[in-house]
Amino acid sequence: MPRTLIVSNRLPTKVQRTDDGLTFQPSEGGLATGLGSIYRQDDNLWIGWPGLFVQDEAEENHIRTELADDNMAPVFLTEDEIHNFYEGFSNSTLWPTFHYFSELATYEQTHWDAYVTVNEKFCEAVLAQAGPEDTIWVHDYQLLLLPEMLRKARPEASIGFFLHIPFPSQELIRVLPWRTELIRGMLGADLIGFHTFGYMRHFLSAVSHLLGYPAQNGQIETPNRSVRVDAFPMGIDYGRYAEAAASEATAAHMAEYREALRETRVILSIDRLDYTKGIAQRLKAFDLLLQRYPEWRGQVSLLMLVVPSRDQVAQYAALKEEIDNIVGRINAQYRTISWNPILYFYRSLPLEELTALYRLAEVALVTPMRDGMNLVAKEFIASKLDQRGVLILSERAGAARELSDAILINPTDVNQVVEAMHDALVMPEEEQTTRMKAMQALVKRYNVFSWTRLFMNQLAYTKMKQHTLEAEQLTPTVTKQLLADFHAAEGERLILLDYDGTLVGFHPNPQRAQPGEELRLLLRALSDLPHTRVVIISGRDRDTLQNWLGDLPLDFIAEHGVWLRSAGEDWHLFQPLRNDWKRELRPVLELYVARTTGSFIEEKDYSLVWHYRRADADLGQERARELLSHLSFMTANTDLQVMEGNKVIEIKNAGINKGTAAARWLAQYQPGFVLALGDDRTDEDTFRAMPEEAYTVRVGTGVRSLARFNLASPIEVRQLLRKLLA
Ligand code: GDG
Repeated sequence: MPRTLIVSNRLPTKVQRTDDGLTFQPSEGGLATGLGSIYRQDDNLWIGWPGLFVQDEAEENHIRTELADDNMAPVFLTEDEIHNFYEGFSNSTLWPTFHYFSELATYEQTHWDAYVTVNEKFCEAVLAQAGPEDTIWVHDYQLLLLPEMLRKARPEASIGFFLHIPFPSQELIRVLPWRTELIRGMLGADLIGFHTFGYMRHFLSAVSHLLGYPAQNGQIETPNRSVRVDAFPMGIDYGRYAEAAASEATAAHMAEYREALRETRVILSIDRLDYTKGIAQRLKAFDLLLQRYPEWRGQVSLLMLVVPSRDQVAQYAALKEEIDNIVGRINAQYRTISWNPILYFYRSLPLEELTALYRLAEVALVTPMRDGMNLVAKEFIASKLDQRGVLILSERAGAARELSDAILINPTDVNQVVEAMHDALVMPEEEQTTRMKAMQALVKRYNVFSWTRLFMNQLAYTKMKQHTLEAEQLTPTVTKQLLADFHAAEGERLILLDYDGTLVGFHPNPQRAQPGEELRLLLRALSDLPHTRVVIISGRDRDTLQNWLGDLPLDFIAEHGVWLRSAGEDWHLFQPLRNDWKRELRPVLELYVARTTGSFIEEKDYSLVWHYRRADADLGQERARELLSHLSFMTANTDLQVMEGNKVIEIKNAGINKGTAAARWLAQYQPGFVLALGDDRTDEDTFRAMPEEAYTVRVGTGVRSLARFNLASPIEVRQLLRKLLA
């Protein structure tokens, strides 16, 4: 039975060495509970680091066996690896960059090398476990390279990837020396999930800027696969928090805290120690609240729980010191014998104490500078059994996209935070309940289980769609049949070859894509075969084709069917055509060239083309859409056609295309064998015109095509053509 393998840096169990030997404890956290429902089922498995450095093989085996009983498989990492891969590249390069703290990022080659090595280690561990039918779900920024590594080893595997932190603007990503490797790494997945639509948009823009791959409706077309990208806001295990909040243990803790605090009202703040969480800024805002509204002194305390985290990374140690200092200063300034302005805890608490705090607090202050989602905000909501309480939430947390009934603030606007705290403290109960009810309904519905389900269903659907869209690969068996048919064919044998993207790869400057000697020799040899006509069928102008290949005994269809030439004869027009329209439309294209740096016009005898391959990717796309609607307006009710190609927009006479031209060759030669190869939308016209038994081949995979078969790139095309010579 197919299994699901979950892969993350840490396992949901923490192994620790104590005086009594090794202990195995479940680690808390949203991911562990959310995916708990999956990995414990059937033979499913969770693969990750167990959290300690093993001493010897015996210890390794012991841990492996213990974890196997609970559907887990460990990846053992050395101290050096944790230092360079985890504290280094993951937490000192990726984490700050992805949270818009580029100034804190370091760029160390040794850290990167370890990141690659550890991702490879994870890859081996997954491959050792994964069967061909299994689904692999990779998590988070520590494993960005893993999807591509897995894809190389298992081209057919179902691979999902989810990023738990923000994906920043491509401006930030560009700063990373290893930016393309990282993006390519992620693109190994079939489905890539983010918390918000905004992160997804940033990712698409990075892919388009750095790799030039186009995307439509969340579908990225890489040269050989299509990858789906979508937003899946992560939820919490709502029932677990609501039940814990209602438990006797929680009630007992609450009563104890209430007694100690007497009448003091509580504003709650809970975070891992991290500079992205805006803890110092939050303290400054609380200080200002006490200055601006002295009536709250003695009445309100900020209960601040900071959970120790990453203290091996220098910035975190410095942050801890900064927080300690600010808390000390504020408390020293305002404290009275019976009141503490800030109740500060630097440790982790058991779940029932946490939910007691959630229930006790009237206000939750969640003000990160950046946060992928922020689960604390959702847990506070789930724990509010009496439906009272106010959430103050940073607009830069992913959760703000869903929780619009919170008081949303900009965390750097300290005045706004102060006013939000004041407003929250005086908010009428009725309004609190209205807002809380709405948020509870949402958090309850989109919980961690629905999140998991949505992601897994989408992954299965993506995989299924890939299969239905893809033409059949030109496998060795099909190739064998093709060659047999080629040799056995009676009468003429016709080979129709598109040029750019089929025989040669794309070049930023189209005039630089001339054929090399190897390609010319190959085409000559093919056309020298008996009863074989080789037709170059291209959108290019006839002069270029003539200059590059005109001396060879080939047939030509140029300008998408406007100009035709049989070997040894002269060029002639498909039919008499007008080109006086160019005078009117050229100025329109010139306007777009002026407004789009890098774009240019190509003028052919009977068509005009606007190229934007060299323009900024986003701007090019934007202008292309504008130009398309501009031109459709200008060419309405004429015999002109506006056509969109690969980073080009072309205006030409309607009714003439590669297909109508190719049909003439079919009619004239009545071939006993046809092979047609092409890579873009204009070649679909050729495929449509071909007889059913023709071998039609689309170059580039994962796109919908009328062709029967599919090859990955011009390299494979040439390999196939060489086989015809054998
Ligand atoms: C990353 C992203 C994204 C905290 N203190 C205690 C405790 N916690 C638990 C909370 C919550 C979790 O830790 C923290 O989750 P967050 O979402 O707030 O933040 P990150 O750890 O930075 O998580 C984040 C998340 O991944 C999921 O995708 O939301 O944006 O940065 O569950 O309850 N739990 C216990 N005691 C504590 O003292 N038991």
